[in-house]
Amino acid sequence: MLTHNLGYPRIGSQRELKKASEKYWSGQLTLAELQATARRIAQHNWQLQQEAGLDLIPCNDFSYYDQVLDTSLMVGAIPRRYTPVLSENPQNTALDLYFAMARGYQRNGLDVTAMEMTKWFDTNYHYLVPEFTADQEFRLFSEHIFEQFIHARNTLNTTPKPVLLGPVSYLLLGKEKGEGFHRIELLKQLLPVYVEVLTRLHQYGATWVQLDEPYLALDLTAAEKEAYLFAYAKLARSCPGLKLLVATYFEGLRDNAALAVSLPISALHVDLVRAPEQLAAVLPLVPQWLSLSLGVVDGRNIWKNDYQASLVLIEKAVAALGTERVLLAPSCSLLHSPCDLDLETNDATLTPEIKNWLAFAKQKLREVGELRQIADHGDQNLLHQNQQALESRRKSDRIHRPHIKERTAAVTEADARRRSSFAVRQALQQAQLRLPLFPTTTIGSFPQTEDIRQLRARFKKGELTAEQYNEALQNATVDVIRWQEEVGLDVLVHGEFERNDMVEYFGELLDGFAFTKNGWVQSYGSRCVKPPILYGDIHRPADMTVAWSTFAQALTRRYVKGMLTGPVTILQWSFVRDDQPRATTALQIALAIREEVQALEKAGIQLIQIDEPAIREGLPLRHSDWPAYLAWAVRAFRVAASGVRDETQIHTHMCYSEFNEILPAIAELDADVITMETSRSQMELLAAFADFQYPNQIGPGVYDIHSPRVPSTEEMVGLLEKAQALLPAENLWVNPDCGLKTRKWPETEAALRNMVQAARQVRAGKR
Ligand code: THG
Ligand code: ZN
Repeated sequence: MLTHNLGYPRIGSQRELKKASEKYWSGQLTLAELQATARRIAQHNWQLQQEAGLDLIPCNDFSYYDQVLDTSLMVGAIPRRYTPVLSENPQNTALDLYFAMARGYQRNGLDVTAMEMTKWFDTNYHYLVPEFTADQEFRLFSEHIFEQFIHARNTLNTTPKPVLLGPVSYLLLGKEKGEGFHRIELLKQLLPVYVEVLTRLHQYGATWVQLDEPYLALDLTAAEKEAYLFAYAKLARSCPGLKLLVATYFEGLRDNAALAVSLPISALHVDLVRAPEQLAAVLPLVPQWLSLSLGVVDGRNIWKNDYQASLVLIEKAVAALGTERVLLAPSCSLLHSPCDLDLETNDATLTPEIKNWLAFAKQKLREVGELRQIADHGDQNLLHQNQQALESRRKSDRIHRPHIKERTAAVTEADARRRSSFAVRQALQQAQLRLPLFPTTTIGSFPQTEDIRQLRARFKKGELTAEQYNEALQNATVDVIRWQEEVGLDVLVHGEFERNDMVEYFGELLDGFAFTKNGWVQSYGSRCVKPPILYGDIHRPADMTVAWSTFAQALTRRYVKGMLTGPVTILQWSFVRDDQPRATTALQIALAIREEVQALEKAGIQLIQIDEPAIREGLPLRHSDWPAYLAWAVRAFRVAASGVRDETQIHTHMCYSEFNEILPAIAELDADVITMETSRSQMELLAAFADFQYPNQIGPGVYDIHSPRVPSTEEMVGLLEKAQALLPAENLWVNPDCGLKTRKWPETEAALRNMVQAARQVRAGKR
């Protein structure tokens, strides 16, 4: 039985890559220094995996920014707008071109936008979307994969296993630019580059090559299924000496099982954490030439593996195929796991008891090794130790709080419904709030300046007392309230200077969450998140946001909006327990948020926003699973939002504009006001809401906060006029399309002044 790994985190256990890249971008580090850091991280990862005793160690899983972008460079899919980057400055290297594609390029009069970024399946990782044209040509452009292979080969005493994104998934992850073709039709042109890459890897001594094909576990059209057969027939024929391992993950093969096992490859990897039931379905189909790689260790979560449960699967596979044809691995790349539990040495944030329930990337590799050890040699000691850790978790009274389980079980349909219909609420709210037509507001956060970040860092280091920290945050809040009054916004926010990441912030204030000091996971490029660990029944021990909201409200006669994160987003962006359904966990969070909503109302806050930026990304990867998810996700939001009087106005915010498919679910949230991103195609989105006859109020973002560009008043007036042609004027709000946390003050000030001006003009036109 061979053990292997699909990919290892590349940010470095101390986020070395993040720090080095950001310094390189700001000119504080040379290319050679950045490359040296990259080499050190890759080498360290290989050695660590060798020490863990893995047979096949991945290479080319390292990336300076994103593995999909790496693939675009490998096959030369470089949109034309980037061509001038290399000629603009003769010193620019291929890596500068790569970063220009990732981040845009603004220098010496050249202004090229970055490639679009989107979610990697149902993870919180974002990739750069390949762009394809009808006349798309491919050629081997980047040598990165060969350099990686040779470096790994020289570091290790075994032959490394190069990892590539498979050709079909690569095409499907991209987007057509222009009409009249489907990207899958480009397969014929693309495959020769893959053949060339595989042939050269073979020449350098590769034996196994891993091709990631996550789409093989998703809903496929007939043409896409055909593409799989065509692609792998060609690759197998052209590179007969190589063993190809096709990796699927994040879903079960389901109806694609027969197709997957029929590919002329040496091994197929299946995710038995997400879909353990697929093993029984796949095993009888496996032909003699095929080995099966069992993804038994969870690459998406931080819990210790249940060896007993994994062994059941392993034994079943071995009984059917023999040990020679079974491989053991994590379920997917460990990119989605934090690096190393051993670095968590602070008992205050992660107690020894809880640590004993967890495994991060490094520990997961050991688990793969131990599972083989037990399966091959029946090591009872290892098994016993594992069972004890799991038993301690199952029985811990830190996890199980009977009164919360009872409260969750007792949630009624009435708890998930506002007292009156939207029409009734709208009239009551208008009578009470007396807001003008086209009320102006923002989404919640204001620029987190270097000063604010410094403040938090110094407080965490103990250089500032709680009083000093608090006072400085209060001063920032006072300033932002005064500034909003002066600009003339109608509904103000307190600015959220006290918050780090919104999910981390609420996690820290709720019981049932634990924190890491260093459990970073890459979100995109150099940006990372530190998901809290949701391990137990959720309880709100005290008010979380009331003090800041009431502090801000006391400063002004205008309304200050309360700011909360919704249950689905907290769930989605945390490492969540695997010992109960996600729906149950979401409902527990919802009850805690509901209490906070009620506390805000009681403290006199009359508008309360419950953000759900992640509700859409939580959608299951298979369409047939959508209705069940949407039902519990919507219910969780409604439970959080429905404990207030009719006069209290509930807002929500969502960050993506591809809503069309889930509009009915969004309407069912029954938020009084929804604000959302529309920058990419405002008209399309509004038309969809209008067609649907969306009943409640809407704040379609009138400008894109993702760039420093300041929109003009006329531009925003134009958008508002289009909006009121489609939707009733009394239902429209005026706001930017997302929070302003990542923007700088100068452009924020200018843009919001123009926005307020635009609202006034449109209002005047109505009189
Ligand atoms: N929070 C969480 N997940 C998210 C987002 C979020 N996923 C989607 C989207 N927003 C991802 N966007 C970002 C944007 C910025 C950062 C991370 C994800 C970021 N991170 C800091 C960094 O890497 O320097 C870490 C800052 C810190 O917490 O100290 O800037 O908003 N959970
Ligand atoms: Zn947003």
